[in-house]
Amino acid sequence: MADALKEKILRQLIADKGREVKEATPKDIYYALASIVNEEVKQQWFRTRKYYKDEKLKEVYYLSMEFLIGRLLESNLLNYGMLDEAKTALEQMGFNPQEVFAEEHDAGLGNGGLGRLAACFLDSLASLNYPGHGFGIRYRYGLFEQRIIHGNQVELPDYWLTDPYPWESRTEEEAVVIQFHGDVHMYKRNDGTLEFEYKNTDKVMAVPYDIPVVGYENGTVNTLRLWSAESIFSNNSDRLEGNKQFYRDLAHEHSIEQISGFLYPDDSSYEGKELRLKQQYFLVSASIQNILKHFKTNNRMSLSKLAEKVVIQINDTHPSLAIPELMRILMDEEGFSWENAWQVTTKVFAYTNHTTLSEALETWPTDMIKSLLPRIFMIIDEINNRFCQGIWFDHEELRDKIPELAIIAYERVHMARLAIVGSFSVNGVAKIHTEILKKKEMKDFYTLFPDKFNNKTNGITHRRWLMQANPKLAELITDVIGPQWIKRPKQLISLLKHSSDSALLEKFNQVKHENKRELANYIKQHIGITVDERSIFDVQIKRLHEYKRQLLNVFHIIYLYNELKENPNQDMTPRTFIFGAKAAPSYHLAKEVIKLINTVASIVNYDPSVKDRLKVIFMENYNVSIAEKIIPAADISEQISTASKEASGTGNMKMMMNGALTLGTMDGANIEINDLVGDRNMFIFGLSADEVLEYYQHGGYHARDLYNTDDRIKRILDQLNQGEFGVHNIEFKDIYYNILYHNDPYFVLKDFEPYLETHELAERAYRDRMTWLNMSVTNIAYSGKFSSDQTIQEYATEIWKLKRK
Ligand code: 26V
Repeated sequence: MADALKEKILRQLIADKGREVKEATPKDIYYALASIVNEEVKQQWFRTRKYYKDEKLKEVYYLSMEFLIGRLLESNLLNYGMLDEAKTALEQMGFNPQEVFAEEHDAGLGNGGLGRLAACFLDSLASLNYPGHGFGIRYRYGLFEQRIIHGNQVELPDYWLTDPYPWESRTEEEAVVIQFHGDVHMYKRNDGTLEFEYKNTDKVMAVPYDIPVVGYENGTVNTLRLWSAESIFSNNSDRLEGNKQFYRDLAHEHSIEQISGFLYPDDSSYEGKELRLKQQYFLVSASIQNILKHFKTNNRMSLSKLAEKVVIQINDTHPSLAIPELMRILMDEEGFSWENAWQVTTKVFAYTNHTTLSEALETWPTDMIKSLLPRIFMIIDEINNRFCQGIWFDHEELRDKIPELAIIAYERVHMARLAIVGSFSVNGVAKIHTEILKKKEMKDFYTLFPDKFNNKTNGITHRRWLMQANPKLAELITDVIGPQWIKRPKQLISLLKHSSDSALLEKFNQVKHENKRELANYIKQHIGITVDERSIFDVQIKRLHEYKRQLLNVFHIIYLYNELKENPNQDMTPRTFIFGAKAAPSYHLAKEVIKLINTVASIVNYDPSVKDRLKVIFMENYNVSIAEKIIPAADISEQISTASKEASGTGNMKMMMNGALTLGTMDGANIEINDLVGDRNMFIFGLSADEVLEYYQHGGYHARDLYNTDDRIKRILDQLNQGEFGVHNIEFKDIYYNILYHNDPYFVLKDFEPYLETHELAERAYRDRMTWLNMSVTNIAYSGKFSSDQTIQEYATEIWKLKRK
């Protein structure tokens, strides 16, 4: 097998580069292998499309401003069923497979959990033979590249398309025109109905680039279609250089191309930037036009039956303009009445909410929508009027609440409200999150539409996050329970039978150890710090946000350091604290925390009195590929958000699946992990969501009291304030003030003591190797429930009503 592949690679090399193996670089090999995979995949891609068309299957479209797909060569090889063969072939040719895979630029077209979830969902849709595709934007710049300079985050542009991207194909024939601005003219037809015409609009071309989404060994290949913004005049050969018009066009072209220019890097607070609104409408209009065209060519059915063949999932509110866009096309282009168009529209859309943080909820100034999208504004206005009238007449008890329910209120358009009103399904992403939506955040909407609300707990693809990222563990699992878990991840539960077999546990230990060694080597190579692979690898990897409380983690590290300084001969299991986190460029406090982590690292890592018992590692430029290296090596998974704030979390699931034990609060999906493995197999601490919400509502928490009464806390805060952890005295004062003068809004001090105690428990548990390994294997055994296959199965049967291929 590997021989045949080697032969193919050789031929491809000669065809592409005119080179033989001994002259080839890893990059040459990467391209050769990618071409071979592409060739194979194309056949299946065509057949899948044809099947969906011939069988007239209902299809789901996942609309998302983010798809954090990472690298594709290795996962495509895995799903296509040729990864082992490819690795062998590469090795025999004298190449390190990981080095070849690393030639691919990690596609960072997303911020964090929300974008990675979209990518996992596509993998599961294809792997379960479901007709489902993604629609997104082909940003020329992905999420910024992070450099750490003197401890500070510095952002560099991520121009990920410098080298040709082998997985995409430009499909120009399916380009569509998107219109912005302009005037709307209204005419009365003879039958009394209205006709709308748009004049003087700015037109932009949306050109699709298609990426195949390869299912796991099943012959299904779906599509991720990413739209790129181009000028309609791009190909206009009449333009002559030196001509004034040419330069005007050029400037115009430049502003058009900005629409798909970059991914907004802020996933923590909402900012009403017009370019972002343009991006959203661009995605939505292109996708809806495309979906309708596809429906018409595949089905000879009236558009009034659209919902029989099409369902559209809106990933957070970002694509919710799809609702008025579909209304617009049905009415203005297809001649539907309002009532008929609304009937169709509200059967097609389903909306997923990913956050209850009020600062992240989108609202747009009415004036901005009115001027950028005049017709869309008219439609939103009408949806709003009808909705509010409905409340007024049919729900007297909610009349007072109209300002809080209205889609347009106080000169702003509330996107979540639009999405709820226009969709037949509204889901949260973990049980507790959905409950908070129903009981608090969206309480009145729940009263109005109880049947729309449902939960779909997030998941992760075990193919990328276990089989690909941790092949040694995957192999061991297969040795123990056979390969059925690969197609049915819930069968991982069979591991339970073996979780007390000490000889076997020793093998799990061995695998974890090897993974830790690999990560330690990587750290040595890239950061230059030696970490003890026998130390506890304590990992917190996620976007930097106050509510995720990386600060609590750092305070614990400072506490341990202070203890060691005081009592240098203290017996302590060596620990390596590993962080990976990007902060939004404008998020000052988050950047201060990054600086603090790096400052603490620079002190702790080089202090001889610590005697290597503590190491702090900040992994620069955390992204999907770096996650793949860290997760298999984690012992402890830090999931320590302020309870009620983390909608679900998905890193918690990835680390659980790789045998790490969760140390966390009862928040998001941690609660569902706890439902399965129990308190015995994870480390839970801190305020509950109810307690947090109670404090927010009725007060009663005084951070300063803790500062005054707990010497450990006082010491740490004073160290920050007095410049002990910085070159200049001003550093970290903002963190100090935020805690003491803004009353510690995320309860870092309140949860500090229970956090320390829980860490002590974890440290003791770690010393008892067999108990720890038993806990670890128990976690792996229960993690099948968090495969995104399970989640997608639930979406498909409960919301989308899809049939499999
Ligand atoms: C908001 C914004 C605001 C405008 C600028 C760009 C932007 C980009 C993303 C967001 C949404 C943030 C919401 C989010 O990422 N939620 C996360 O979703 C994960 C998947 O459901 C979930 O596991 C995390 O708990 C949740 O924080």
